[in-house]
Amino acid sequence: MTSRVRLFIVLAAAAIAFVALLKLAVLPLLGSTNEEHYRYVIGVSQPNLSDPWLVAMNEEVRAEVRKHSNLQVIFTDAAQNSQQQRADVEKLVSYGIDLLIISLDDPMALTETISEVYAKIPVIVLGRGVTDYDYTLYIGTDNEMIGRKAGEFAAELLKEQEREGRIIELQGVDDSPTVEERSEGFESALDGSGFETIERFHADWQRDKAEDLLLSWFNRQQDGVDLIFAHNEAMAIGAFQAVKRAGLTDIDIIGIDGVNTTSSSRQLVADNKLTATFTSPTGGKEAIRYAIDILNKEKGIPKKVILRSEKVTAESETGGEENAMAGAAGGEDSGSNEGIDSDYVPGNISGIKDRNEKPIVLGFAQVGTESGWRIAHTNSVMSAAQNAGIQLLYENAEQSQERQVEIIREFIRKKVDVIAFSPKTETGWDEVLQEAKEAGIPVILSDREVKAADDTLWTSYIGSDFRDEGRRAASWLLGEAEPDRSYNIIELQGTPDSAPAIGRKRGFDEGIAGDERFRLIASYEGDFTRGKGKELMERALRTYGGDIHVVYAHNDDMALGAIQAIENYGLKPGKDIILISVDATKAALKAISIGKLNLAVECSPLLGPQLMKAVKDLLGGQELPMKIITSEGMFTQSLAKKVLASRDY
Ligand code: GYE
Repeated sequence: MTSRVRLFIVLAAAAIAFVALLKLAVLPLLGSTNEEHYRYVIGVSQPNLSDPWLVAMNEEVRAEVRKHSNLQVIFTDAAQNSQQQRADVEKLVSYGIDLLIISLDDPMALTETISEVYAKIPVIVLGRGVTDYDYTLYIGTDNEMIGRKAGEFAAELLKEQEREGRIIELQGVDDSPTVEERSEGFESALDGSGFETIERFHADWQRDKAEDLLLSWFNRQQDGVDLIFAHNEAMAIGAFQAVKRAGLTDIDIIGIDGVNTTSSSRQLVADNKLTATFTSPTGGKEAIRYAIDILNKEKGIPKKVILRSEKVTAESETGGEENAMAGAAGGEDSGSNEGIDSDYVPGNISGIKDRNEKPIVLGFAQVGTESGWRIAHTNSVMSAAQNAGIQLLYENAEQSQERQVEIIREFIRKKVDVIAFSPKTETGWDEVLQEAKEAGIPVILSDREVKAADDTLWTSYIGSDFRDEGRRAASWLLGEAEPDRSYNIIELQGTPDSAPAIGRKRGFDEGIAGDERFRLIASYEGDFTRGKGKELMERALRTYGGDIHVVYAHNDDMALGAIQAIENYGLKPGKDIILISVDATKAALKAISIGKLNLAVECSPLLGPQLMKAVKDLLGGQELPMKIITSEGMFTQSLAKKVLASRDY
């Protein structure tokens, strides 16, 4: 074929594609010149549509959009090419879309593009997260939890079958937070089991790639494999095909996604061809609901919404009817988010009493009065309950976990409608949460998470992502530090075993890891109080004196205590020693504005309104997201000075 002919064919194909896209994208827009017809146009950028989970996501989006006559949606498919996805996004923006919804194969490749779009219009990231904070809302699942659940299931299965436990892991695109977290969770569950992952492949979320990689591995290896763990539906099906083509048997395959269509892994599980899958709700329905709130400039839009995952096995599928009904009715077995459509009229949802319009009674067990943040949190819950017309039974445990358990038991005896609490520590709640569940009283976690053996013991968590806060603190420090200097860091931790202390430490450690400039020379256990912060800083100064360059305090009150100790020692806080804290209360912003504190990562205590909305939604029959993560800022001197006067806590 001559080059001229080839050129003609290419040009002709490009022209056809452009006209098709134009028709697809622009004609509806022309129709939207009639203002009241399409008030908003939403662009949906998909990395590909060969992945059944992404196809299901689009279906969910379409179904939700159909409920709103003033919404127009435009879909693009990048056919597994990140460069094409960047081009699709740019094209959608050029059409004047009002909001972008995007799902990613390769977050690293799209992070910059998303930041650029986020500067112009709202962006909702679905499913596979991006690596920074430049987006409006992320909707996905708790990937580390899903990985851990898959690992626990795998370890139990291999132990029961007395297998050697040689595991292959099929991962998505390298460097993706979703891949790292699913893998971390899976490996953490295998710890101590004696089973090991003998091979990891990046099959980039693709079915064919998974099949090819496994087939060539089977051809090379003599000794077998007992179990394959695939990070998504498409790769699990690829693994199934590879095992079949290699003529192998006795290999368990576990997947993630659990898309509920005929040719999906869920069907293969029902047919006993896959051993299990863990649902990863696509978030398509929630994305449209939040998009409408965002476009209507509603307040309190969260930063992340984490949807609940459930295990799917042949047994759960064969018991499918009642389970599916339970799922639909939000029953205790559901866990999934295939829950209730907004127009669904719920039956008797387990755990939610029939209400005959009595005022809602909410029992709230507060952890203490340790900090300025805590006082603001208590005030927010109290005022929001009053504004919502909810009867609040409030008790304060004053930093005693035993007392908090007693208070929850009192609420159970009083048969309150909902219990909410801010757990002092991550562990030690299983028994009392089981008692609440048996009493049919749902529990909402406000501010801090718990680690329970069964995560359906609590209904929803409303608060911050503490690991993110630690990462953001570290990221700011790396950007501020001089390139060729070394820095000794002192860390003042929050209450031991509390979710904020664990998360902020982990995120900060991850953030400075690998940067030779930083050395954590001491990390002290604190308790979020100013007095303890002062005491620990005095100890650090006695030991390290002028060799301290940075103090990372897990909250403002300990940072303010440290400032006192540093001044008493004769050094200038904020100048001789860089100080970083978390919370961003008014007292901290004041210290920042006069240069004694360098950064406060915000952690919002104003959780009351979201808690009351969740209580009402729940009692109104709605399925709540597993986690609602608040949106938060970062404060350095210029911003602190700007907002100080109007800061209400
Ligand atoms: O950072 C601290 C409070 O649980 C996030 O507890 C909260 C933490 C907050 O004492 O000031």
